[in-house]
Amino acid sequence: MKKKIALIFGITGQDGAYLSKLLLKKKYKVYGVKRRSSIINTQRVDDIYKDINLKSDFVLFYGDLTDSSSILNLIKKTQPNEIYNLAAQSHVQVSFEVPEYSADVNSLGTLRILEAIKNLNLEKKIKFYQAGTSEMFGRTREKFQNEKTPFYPASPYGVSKCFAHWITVNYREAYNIFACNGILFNHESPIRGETFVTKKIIQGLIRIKHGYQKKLFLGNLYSKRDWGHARDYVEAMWKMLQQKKPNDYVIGTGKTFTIKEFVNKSAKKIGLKIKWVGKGINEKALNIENKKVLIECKKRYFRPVEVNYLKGNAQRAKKLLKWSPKISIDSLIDEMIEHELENL
Ligand code: NAP
Ligand code: F7E
Repeated sequence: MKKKIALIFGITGQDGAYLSKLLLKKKYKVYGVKRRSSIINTQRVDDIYKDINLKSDFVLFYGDLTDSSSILNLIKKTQPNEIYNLAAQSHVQVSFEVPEYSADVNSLGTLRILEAIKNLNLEKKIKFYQAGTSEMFGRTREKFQNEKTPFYPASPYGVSKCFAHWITVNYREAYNIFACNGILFNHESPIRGETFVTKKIIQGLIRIKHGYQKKLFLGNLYSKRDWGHARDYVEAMWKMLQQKKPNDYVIGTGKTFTIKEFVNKSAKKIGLKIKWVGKGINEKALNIENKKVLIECKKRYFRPVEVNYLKGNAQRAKKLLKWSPKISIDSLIDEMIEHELENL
């Protein structure tokens, strides 16, 4: 039987790595798009990469979402059955520093892929997945967010992803492209980028515990996030493209925790006894055993506007995709700790 072909933009990111491994297991031929960088940026997929001169079901090409011709050429060359657009300037705080670039990659990048599909007359052949985000709900007041919750983004990142969401809906309706938006809540893993809060907390606390770091500096301890595991979430992406009809789906766990609760859970598992003192920006965590300050808050990690509360209702995915998260927040933290200890 002929292998299905997938083309993944954002192959070198957290989700790109997990999705590649899932699709290879499902016997796909996987083409990935990586950016040129001055140092090697393929660490997350090095374990499945073979020398370009050898036969392999995992092949990488250079390309960039800011470059229409590279996108068009790659789609033409690889003739994929499925395209996953996971590429983005994905850091919310950084999007306040580089708003125009974030919009170029996240919004126009998505449009460029959809236009390429249309201009190559591949609307009937290619199924398209767009990596949407709970950040589109932003400052919502809804207790649970689902596919019907109105968007109220609170960062250039969130706004850019709203454009990507609606242009995907628009091309689905205008040109009948099988295009799905996954509206994914935060998902983490041992290979999460080091400046996202879960990875920063676990890496920092382990380094402190083993004497490689003195303090961890954080921002807002009271925002709440619905955290899942990336391994579960890439499975939902794939399932979306296996349905009879395209649709949009919220993917989350339905549970939410503050950053402080995440710190407390992690510290306990790592074996650090901590006690919180002070308020606001002066809030600190002390090591109960030696009274030293382990965690401090710094203004630089606060955002100009915060998304205070996110909690996903993934009932549609449960019903239509038969998807529900398998990995709990505790198992996620355990896995992240184990990985960090191995790398210490
Ligand atoms: P990530 O680790 O930051 O990976 C982003 C990927 O996009 C990387 O491969 C990056 O390449 C690539 N990229 C960035 N700019 C690009 C450009 N101009 N052209 C081509 N590729 C570019 O993000 P992730 O956590 O895997 O998330 C995957 C997608 O889901 C993103 O679109 C993100 O916005 C979205 N999302 C993530 C979450 C989450 O909690 N993780 C939740 C909802 C939605 P380099 O490696 O070279 O930087
Ligand atoms: O922040 C607070 C921060 O950067 C989570 C991306 O994958 O998920 C991610 O976006 C919370 C925020 O993720 C620090 O203020 C406190 O309230 O880990 P984060 P994010 O902004 O939720 C969504 C769904 C995406 O789509 C994005 O691509 O933690 N926080 N102190 C901190 N955050 C960071 N990064 N660093 C701190 O020191």
